[in-house]
Amino acid sequence: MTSHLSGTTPFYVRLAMSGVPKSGSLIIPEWLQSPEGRDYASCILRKKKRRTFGLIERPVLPPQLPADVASYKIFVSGKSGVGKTSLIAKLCGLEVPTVHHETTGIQTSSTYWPVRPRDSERPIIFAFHFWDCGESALKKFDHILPVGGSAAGMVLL
Ligand SMILES: Nc1nc2c(ncn2[C@@H]2O[C@H](COP(=O)(O)OP(=O)(O)OP(=O)(O)O)[C@@H](O)[C@H]2O)c(=O)[nH]1
Ligand SMILES: [Mg+2]
Repeated sequence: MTSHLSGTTPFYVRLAMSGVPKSGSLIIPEWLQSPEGRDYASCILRKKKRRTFGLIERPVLPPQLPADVASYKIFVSGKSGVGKTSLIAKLCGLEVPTVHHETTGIQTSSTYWPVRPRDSERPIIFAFHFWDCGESALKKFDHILPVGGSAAGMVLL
């Protein structure tokens, strides 16, 4: 761990700057089932299902539940019918389509995932903003890949 980073620097920033991570899980997988984890989970659930959030929405946390939010844009593109929309729906807790309807243009979906890192008391809420972009939209508009993929934390092709 580099010494110039203060204790208030978010966990994921310290992790990114600390070089090679230790082996094993960086988070406590069973934390969401603990009483503390359940309090955080309840902020992203409605009737035991994931709440849907628009691009500019986010879960509202009560003041007694502090957390850092780590936000990532994930641009997903590829041939028609390979399962992009289904993958995103599964990850966002939405209904997975059983028949193929081509996604027109770009469809965005957001999901939130509270985690407790092993080496930090402070939970992190990961915000994943998926940009689902099919092959036909990419072929039609040359600018989508450079613009849509810009500032993306991850590009899945
Ligand atoms: N068996 C199986 N079928 C899948 C899987 N993922 C998706 N499918 C099916 O494949 C078909 C196409 O899935 P979509 O997610 O709509 O594909 P897409 O890549 O979004 O397609 P476009 O929007 O046209 O670019 C649907 O009928 C899905 O039910 C999978 O992991 N296994
Ligand atoms: Mg699709």
